[in-house]
Amino acid sequence: MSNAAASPELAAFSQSIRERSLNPLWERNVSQQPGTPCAPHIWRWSDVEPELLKACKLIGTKDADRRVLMLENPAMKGSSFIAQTIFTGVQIILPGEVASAHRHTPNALRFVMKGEGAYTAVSGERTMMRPGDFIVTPNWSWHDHGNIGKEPVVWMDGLDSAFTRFFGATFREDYPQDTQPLHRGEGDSTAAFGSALLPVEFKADGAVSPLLVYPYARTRQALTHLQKSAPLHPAHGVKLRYANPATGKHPFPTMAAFMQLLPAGFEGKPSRSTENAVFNVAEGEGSVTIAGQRFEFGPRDIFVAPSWSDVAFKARRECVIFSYSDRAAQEAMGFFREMGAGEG
Ligand code: 1HN
Repeated sequence: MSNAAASPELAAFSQSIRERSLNPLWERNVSQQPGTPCAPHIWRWSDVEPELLKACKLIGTKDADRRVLMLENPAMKGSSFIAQTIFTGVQIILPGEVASAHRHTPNALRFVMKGEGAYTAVSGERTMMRPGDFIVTPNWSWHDHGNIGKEPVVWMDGLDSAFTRFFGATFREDYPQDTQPLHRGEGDSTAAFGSALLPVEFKADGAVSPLLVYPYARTRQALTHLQKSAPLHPAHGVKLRYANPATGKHPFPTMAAFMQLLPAGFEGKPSRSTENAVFNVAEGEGSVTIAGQRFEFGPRDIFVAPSWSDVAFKARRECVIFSYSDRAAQEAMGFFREMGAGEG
């Protein structure tokens, strides 16, 4: 409601304070409801893969630093973000290539989409990347990637760089050499943190998961088992969240990550939450309806569901779907809200 019409003095007052960069709260027209400029959208692998392969012919990792195509939300042109809070890219690395070592304040996650033979090195430890693996790159940790195999390797990069940009706290630094020295053995972080055991002297700082890689084989096995023994969630099927093994919390202070299984024929009820989520189809085929828009999906398709949009899945075949979102940050700040299937 505007009181300005009721009182010419008030209208004159409102006008007069503007030149001092003051504005009356009672006249603001900023929405006080959930909602975001982010639009639902799908990037199909059949469209993305040919462009990645073209990029390989046109630019090398030396010049590109990282050969990444950014998935920019079509309703947020110029932003470079898929949603207001998160970044998504797809990265391809060819046999023999190195993506040189650097570090930055944003946290990064990788979800491996195709190919074998690439590694990532994080904080002095190398891990091989296999399709379906979820990999953690904590903020300000040195990281470089390389492909020592025989085929191109593609993964999805998820970063919380929207947060560091928002706070004006983005820093980055190149390592003086292309690759960082390795001072831990391959598998060290898995041995120390990957078996529901912790080194006795380990003190969790609670910020980022100390576990470098969550291998697909183990995630898939857990989902397959639970599908048989646990009741299905009406909207999510069987959905697990990746946890920091030292705290049980999300792997990043900002980003949560998940893997869900939808049995063949599953028809999910709509669910809604304030998380801005990016999905990446590991296996299967089906459709998802996001805020009334229906998208057919297959393996390696990527789609984004904006905050407070209804999301409903249908699985034509058994589906396994990775996702990540800004839920960790929202929970930490007390903003997260959800409506379970069928509510509201
Ligand atoms: C980055 O460092 C990587 O290390 C990938 O692979 C994507 C997007 C924005 C900023 C830094 C990587 C990135 C990135």
